[in-house]
Amino acid sequence: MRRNAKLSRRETLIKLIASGGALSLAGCDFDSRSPGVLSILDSVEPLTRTVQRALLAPREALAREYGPQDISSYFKPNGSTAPDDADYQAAAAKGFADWRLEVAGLVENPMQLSLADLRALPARSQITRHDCVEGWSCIAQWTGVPLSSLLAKARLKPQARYIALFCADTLEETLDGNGKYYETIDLIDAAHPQTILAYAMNGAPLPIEHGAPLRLRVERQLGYKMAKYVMRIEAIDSFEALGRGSGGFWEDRGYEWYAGI
Ligand SMILES: Nc1nc2c(c(=O)[nH]1)N[C@H]1C(S)=C(S)[C@@H](COP(=O)(O)O)O[C@H]1N2
Ligand SMILES: [Mo]
Repeated sequence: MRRNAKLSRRETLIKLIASGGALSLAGCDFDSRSPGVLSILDSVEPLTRTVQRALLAPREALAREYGPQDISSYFKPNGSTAPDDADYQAAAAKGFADWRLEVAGLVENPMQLSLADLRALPARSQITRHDCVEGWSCIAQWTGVPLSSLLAKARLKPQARYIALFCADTLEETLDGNGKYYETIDLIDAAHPQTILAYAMNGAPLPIEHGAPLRLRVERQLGYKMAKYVMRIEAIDSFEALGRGSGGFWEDRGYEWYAGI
């Protein structure tokens, strides 16, 4: 899927170039599979991305939504599925009754919200397909609070550029460190109508393996962006100081920060 997306971006750029764009590919047959074109296009890949985002697949576009009959009978849990962090386990043992989502950082109105507070806010439900970078997909219904409405209540300061989500699990301990899972998204995705903090899956409270009590759904991107076990969100102006500086747990290990699908 990623490969096709890349090819189609290339083909798109080729069409733009063919229709009189700035780059000269004189003597070229505009076959995207010809090595000459590929090497030129590799060097302008950031441009193709920008062009595609700006003109052809506006990031505000909705991800496809499915019907109830499409919901996967089994949804593969992935990454952390049972955080062993002591605070998390204590919260889970109480059914997250004392858990609070902290909304902090570059906001005028920092907040602490219980699950009941979140459930009392206007909700959105959506049946979407989750695509993991590993190559599998599953469909489920997610219900939660649009991130945009929380941010409207928190009132972003003008310097805010990204939303960081801090999680309870130390997946790093299984790999190469001891930091907690985290993610960042920009304000375009934060404002997207399908970007929600989900507390329910297929009509039931979010199971622990899928991120209880709260997980992000950011439907135009790959699964690793969809932080589970979210404890705190912060409005920030840069993610350089977080983790290893690339904007997320998997990004710090080489995956793309913008994992568009
Ligand atoms: N906190 C946290 N969030 C996470 C992960 C994780 O290990 N920890 N794994 C990510 C990856 S790679 C995927 S594919 C999805 C998996 O979500 P699921 O367990 O509901 O399938 O969660 C993402 N969010
Ligand atoms: Mo994933």
